[in-house]
Amino acid sequence: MVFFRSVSALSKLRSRLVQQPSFLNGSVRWLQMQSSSELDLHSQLKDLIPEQQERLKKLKSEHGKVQLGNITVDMVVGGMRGMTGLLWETSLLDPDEGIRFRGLSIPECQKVLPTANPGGEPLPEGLLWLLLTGKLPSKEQVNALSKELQNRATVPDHVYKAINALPVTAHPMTQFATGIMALQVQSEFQKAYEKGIHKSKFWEPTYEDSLNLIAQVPVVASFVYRRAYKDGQIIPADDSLDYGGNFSHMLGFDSPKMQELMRLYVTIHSDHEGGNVSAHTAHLVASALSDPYLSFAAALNGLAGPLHGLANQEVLLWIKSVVEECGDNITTEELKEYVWKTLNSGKVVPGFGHGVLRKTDPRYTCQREFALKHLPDDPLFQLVSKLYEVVPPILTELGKVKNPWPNVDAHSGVLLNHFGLTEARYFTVLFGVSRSIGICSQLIWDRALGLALERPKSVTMDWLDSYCKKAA
Ligand code: NMX
Ligand code: MLT
Repeated sequence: MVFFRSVSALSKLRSRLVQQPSFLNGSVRWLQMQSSSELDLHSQLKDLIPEQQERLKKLKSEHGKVQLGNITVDMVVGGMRGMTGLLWETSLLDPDEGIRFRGLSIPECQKVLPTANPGGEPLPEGLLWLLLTGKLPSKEQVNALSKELQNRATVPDHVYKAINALPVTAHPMTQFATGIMALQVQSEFQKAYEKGIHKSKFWEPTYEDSLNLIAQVPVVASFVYRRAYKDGQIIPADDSLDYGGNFSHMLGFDSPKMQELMRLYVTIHSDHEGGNVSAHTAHLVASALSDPYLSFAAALNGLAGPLHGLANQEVLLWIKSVVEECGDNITTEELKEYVWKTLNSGKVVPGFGHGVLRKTDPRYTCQREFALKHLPDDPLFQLVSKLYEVVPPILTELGKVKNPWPNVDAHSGVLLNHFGLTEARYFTVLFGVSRSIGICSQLIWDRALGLALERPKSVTMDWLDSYCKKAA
């Protein structure tokens, strides 16, 4: 569903809606907020949930038997690509257009979500509100949510001890996932389940766990960074800052531009519909009624793979290896040769290709726009721009790559590197912090809608052989 034809139309629409509250067709709505319960995310959800439960019930009873496609052998052996099999409310991915968060594209979010600075990047808290409720929040609602997250951000001491039990050289994703597992001991869902909570109430402790988790991941993540790279000198939170700004601060980066980058980064990496490895893993694990900590930790372990989130680390390391081998003034021909060398050694070109997208990732494009605005002369940014010209024709020439265009990871590293966050092995942790927002939002809806245990059918090659022979 496309709710807005263009960003300028959206801007006009928003100013009209601010004057005169009304509903939009579809899932994104704008409301003017007055009462204190309207500033409270939990109260908003409580009102929304019964209506969405009814909607799903009706969908099942009226359309439960409608076919959504045919399953082929290619799909079964090819990682279920193109197979529709999950319900995921918070975002939807179009192969050509890219991601829409509750119907809004990234440029639209940049236009309409509240910002810390006039004309600046969206506040991730605003995106969290949007993902959870399907409504655009006011600045007051976002401020209230910022405060709520600050109030939930205290990380118990044993979490630091658990991380400290690992070698300081352990991969930052291992340290991060260990920290999340250690947070699990505070799970409200687990406690409530042990006390026999009725299933109609599952979403409430899931909400508590999810907000606590989202509030605490930046604290755990910045602890990992300071431990791994800054001699363990921890920087306390600054409660005058928003979620993204404070995360940047706790990592040790106080420049206003880096804080803006962090707001953009956390916003755009948050959610990418439900089938990607991290989101799908969380959804699968949570379908067994594992709590949000267990589910999110599992998601992080998938995110840590080089074909998924670790690609952001791989991109910066690969780009630096290009410079190391070919020098600063690399020619187009040298770059082409380096790309071929990578491919011929049986490796992928990190940051290019996608399981669903078939055009340039809009998350790449908005990072490129950020770079053009804030660091146009950065040599590594210029190299990234050159790769945008050189890599797609080569991948196309290979003849098997379905999408030769850059994805989100092709760009993020050089931006972070520019502002001093140079440790590539840490980058996937940042992706993980952001993804907690999308995953936890959906997990609350999973429990509110009573979604089923995930248990697809698997078959053997023998089974496929005999089935296909019979079908021939
Ligand atoms: N470099 C080299 N080969 C590639 C690339 C690439 N960037 N992208 C796809 N291919 C190959 C792929 O390995 C496969 O080869 P084979 O048949 O020999 O196994 C063939 O092209 C067909 O793959 P596709 O159907 O185009 O892609 P698929 O959906 O299987 O995989 C990715 C998607 C993202 C895993 C793949 O494009 C890739 O490995 N990209 C590089 C790693 C990367 O940037 N990952 C990050 C994705 C975004 N994220 O953050 O998660
Ligand atoms: C993501 O953000 O999860 C990646 O782009 C991978 C995907 O969508 O499959």
